[in-house]
Amino acid sequence: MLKKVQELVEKVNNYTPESEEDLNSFRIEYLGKKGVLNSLFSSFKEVPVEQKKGVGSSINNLKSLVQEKIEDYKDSFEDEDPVSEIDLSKPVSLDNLGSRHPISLVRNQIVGIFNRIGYTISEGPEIEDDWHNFSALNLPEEHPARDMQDTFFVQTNPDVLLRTHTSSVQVRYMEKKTPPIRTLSPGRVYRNEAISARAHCIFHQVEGLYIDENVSFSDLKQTLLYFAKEMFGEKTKIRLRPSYFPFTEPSAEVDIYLGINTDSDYRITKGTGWLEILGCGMVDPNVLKNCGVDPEKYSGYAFGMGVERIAMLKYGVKDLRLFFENDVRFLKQFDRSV
Ligand code: 2NL
Repeated sequence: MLKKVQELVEKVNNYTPESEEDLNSFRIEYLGKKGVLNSLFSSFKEVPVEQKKGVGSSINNLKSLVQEKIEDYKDSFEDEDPVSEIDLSKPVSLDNLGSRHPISLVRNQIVGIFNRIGYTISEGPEIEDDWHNFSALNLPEEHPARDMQDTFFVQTNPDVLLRTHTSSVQVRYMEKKTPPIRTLSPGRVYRNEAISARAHCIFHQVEGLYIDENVSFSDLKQTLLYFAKEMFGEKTKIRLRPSYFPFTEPSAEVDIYLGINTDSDYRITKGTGWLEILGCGMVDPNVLKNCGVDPEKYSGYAFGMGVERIAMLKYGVKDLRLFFENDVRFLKQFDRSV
């Protein structure tokens, strides 16, 4: 009996299936109800007691060998040539192509406009310290902007916070570089505000900074006029209204003229025809000093704008929350080519 099993082991070892049918008949031959293994097991009771151990384990061996053979070959006959069933020359379907997020589109456009007049991009951490987000920018300790209600602190450490503007990036930039400085800082910022159609706790800013000898307010005005014309069209008019920021002196807010010819323009400009798009000013000498720039030698201007605000204006989006929900029905309406 042992000899017979050994012969079968050799036979199985030498066997290579030629096709799926071949492998299937091999399986039936060995593992079927009336197959080789069942018949070996049924003659096992006639084996003398002293040989039972050896014979038993050799039959089990044979069974595992058969099972392994089937396992090894069973996948090799499936879908013999799957590639031949695919039409590799078929054009790609454009139906489910992704699109750029409107905030990215507007940010890229703003960045492009300033790139063309020599600004380069600077980036920095979203988790900031008190110095770069507040102190260096002339925001004294009692300033309301530092209030717990506006700033997200990381854990309970008052020196670790989520930046509330990208000015922090420009503070770092001034600390590292020497003028002339022409830089643009786009990025995500955080404020602890109730979420509504007009406000969100996360939004996007682009800030610009220009520092050199003899930079004046008229340089700022011309740059902003260039920006407004590029962004909103050649005929765009701007006006500057006096304003206040702790980090600039003098400071101004910039409006563009939309007119009141349509209901929508009347509504968003509250009947004035003018709409605010950004804030700006001459960098406060104190801020320059804090950042290691000599205010006796250099002067500079800075400006900042909210990307969501400009995107809402450009695309007629009435609710800011749409930018953060990532509903594909909203997103797929925007340009897919840029
Ligand atoms: C706004 C107004 C502004 C700045 C940002 C700035 C940066 C440095 C120094 C001085 Cl490092 N100023 N940035 C200046 C004026 C206005 O943003 O309404 N942003 C959404």
